[in-house]
Amino acid sequence: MAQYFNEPSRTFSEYLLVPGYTGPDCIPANVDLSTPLVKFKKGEEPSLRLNIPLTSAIMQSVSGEKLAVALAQEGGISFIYGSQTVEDEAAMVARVKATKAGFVPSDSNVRPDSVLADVVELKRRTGHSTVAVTEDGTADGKLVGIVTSRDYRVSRMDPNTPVSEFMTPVEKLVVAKEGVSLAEANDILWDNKLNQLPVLSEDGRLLYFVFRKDYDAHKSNPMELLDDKKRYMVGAGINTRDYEKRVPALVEAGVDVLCIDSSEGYTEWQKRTLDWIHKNYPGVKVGAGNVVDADGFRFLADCGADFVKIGIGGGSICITRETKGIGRGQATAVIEVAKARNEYFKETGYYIPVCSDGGIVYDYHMTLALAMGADFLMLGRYFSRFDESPTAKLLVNGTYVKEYWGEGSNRARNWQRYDLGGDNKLSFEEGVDSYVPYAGPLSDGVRQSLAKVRSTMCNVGVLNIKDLQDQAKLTLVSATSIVEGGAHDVILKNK
Ligand code: MZP
Repeated sequence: MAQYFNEPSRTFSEYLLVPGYTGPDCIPANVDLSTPLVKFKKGEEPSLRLNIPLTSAIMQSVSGEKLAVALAQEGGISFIYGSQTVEDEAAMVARVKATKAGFVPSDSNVRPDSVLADVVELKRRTGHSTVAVTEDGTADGKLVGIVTSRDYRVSRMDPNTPVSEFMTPVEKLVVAKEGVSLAEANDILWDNKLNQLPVLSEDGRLLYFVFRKDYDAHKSNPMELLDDKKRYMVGAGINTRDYEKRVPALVEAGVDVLCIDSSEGYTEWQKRTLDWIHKNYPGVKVGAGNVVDADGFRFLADCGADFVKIGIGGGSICITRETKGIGRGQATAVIEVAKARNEYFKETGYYIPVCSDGGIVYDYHMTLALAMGADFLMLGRYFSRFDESPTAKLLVNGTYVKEYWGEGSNRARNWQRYDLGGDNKLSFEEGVDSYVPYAGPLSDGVRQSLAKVRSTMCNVGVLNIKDLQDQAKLTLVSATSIVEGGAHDVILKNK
């Protein structure tokens, strides 16, 4: 006979937190949101931690390189989507890793024989006023000079004037050599009253610019997530089919952590993928999933997953539950898997962080998921709304929106995510294509959401995620008390 779970599975909106004692030091400024990203042994520190408990979903419409940098600047990590060629994914990872905090690869480049009209067009396209002149016109070619808006007057000059005639040549520029620290580069900027400083390799190739205007931005990102070479950290999605090609390319590109991207992870395919990585790349950290119960967690833990992702069918763009009738309410799944994680820790001495993936609708759901035992969260819809997501911003019926589509939709065609060993194709859709309301820059959105998380944690009386997991008091809410929780029995002035 089939096994039945006695209780219905539940979603975040069916729970509320009950306040605990809030002491005088329990203020939002004292809340520490850092959290382990990968497995660690009792008494030791995890080799990777996040400064905030947020990761962005392994999706075409979410985790591109721009979002990866913006999220790392806030202290979280993106997992670059794997539903693209191995070469394209590795190149995206490499570009994030090339973006050292404060060191910017040049994205506006011309050759000395380009003309003023090219410079003007480039500036219009990129919005950047510093243009590098390199021998071959590439971002890392030999630097010949730079052009800034001080070097030309469009109204007085022939648009066909060669760049070599009006650029500031490299001999007249103050430059820094490879290996310069950000502090040293900023000193050079200040001492010489410069707006930008080119950093060159031994043989004169352009590596980066350091901009004066970035100095303040850098100072205002105290949580940024950096590796030991001061580069932004980034993750990447892999699948259970082409890992023998994809993993080496991603490792070569400098990826910090991998995650097997699959709609359902309690499979032999995940075991084989993990086994291959452990054998061939023993130092590489890799998460697995998704699972929704203790059996699934235990299986992936025993296979050596560095973290385990929870969630089937709860994603905003997901129709897996409707299509196939599998899944579990996200809150129940997180509660059960977190309990299994704690038991595994007690038994083996290994703590395997768990990630609640999908279904976060309101900011308070973040706090609930953490209180229920998640170490960090993965979000798709939430991040897709920001400027930095890779999708188009459109005006639809007078409202700005961004596009957001599931990996199981016909648009993404990520059959590997749904692969169970059949043909190499998506046989039916498990996701939809949609719009989400545009929400501005990522940093504003994330800071606002986490301000609410910090505030709620103070209501609970805790200052870190571990204490939240251990001390939170949660209550189920009835349907009528959910009505009571919104504005009710008043006539709203602004609907
Ligand atoms: P959400 O944050 O938009 O609610 O959910 C994002 C999560 O949904 C992803 O991290 C992934 O696990 C899942 N996802 C992505 N594509 C699909 C689909 O097409 C999907 N069904 O379920």
